[in-house]
Amino acid sequence: MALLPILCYPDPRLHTVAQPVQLVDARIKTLISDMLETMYDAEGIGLAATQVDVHERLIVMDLSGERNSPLVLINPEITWASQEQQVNDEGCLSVPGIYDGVERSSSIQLKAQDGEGRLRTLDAQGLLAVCIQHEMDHLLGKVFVEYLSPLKRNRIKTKMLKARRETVRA
Ligand code: K1U
Ligand code: ZN
Repeated sequence: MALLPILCYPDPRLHTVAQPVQLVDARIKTLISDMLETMYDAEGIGLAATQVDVHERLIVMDLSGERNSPLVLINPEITWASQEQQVNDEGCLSVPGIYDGVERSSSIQLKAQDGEGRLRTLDAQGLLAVCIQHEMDHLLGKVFVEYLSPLKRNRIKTKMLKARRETVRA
């Protein structure tokens, strides 16, 4: 198992569109283990492959308090999304320290392969639905700050670049 470096906004690689996983083989299984270890270490509830600079359609999540219920979604596709929308505060391991409200469908249905490559269907509401939509955006090269106003987004970009400069200097 290995900890993978997480790309930080505004890294242009976060805007790469991920390609379908062709085969759930040993390479993908190692990537899943490494992404789960990275997500747990960073204390996140989700992580998309895009965030670790792998541009394949793979997401890991764990919303359990005990951190012992990993969920793996490979090649996820939303098959239904509710008209009803809800605003929830979101965070992102690629935009550390920033939380803001984003409007998304309250409920979704999706199909995806699990960590063994088996096709599954899933109904999601609440934080699970929010997290899945957030992670699927990463696979399309979209970061949640892109839902915010240009003013807020530019402030966040400036803050992140300043933090990066200070880390490089230290
Ligand atoms: O970077 C990521 O994509 C992971 C992200 C997932 C997420 C959290 C909350 C709403 C949408 C997507 C995080 O794990 S952020 C850190 C976190 O643990 C958290 C933040 C807010 C609420 C609950 C957890
Ligand atoms: Zn994120």
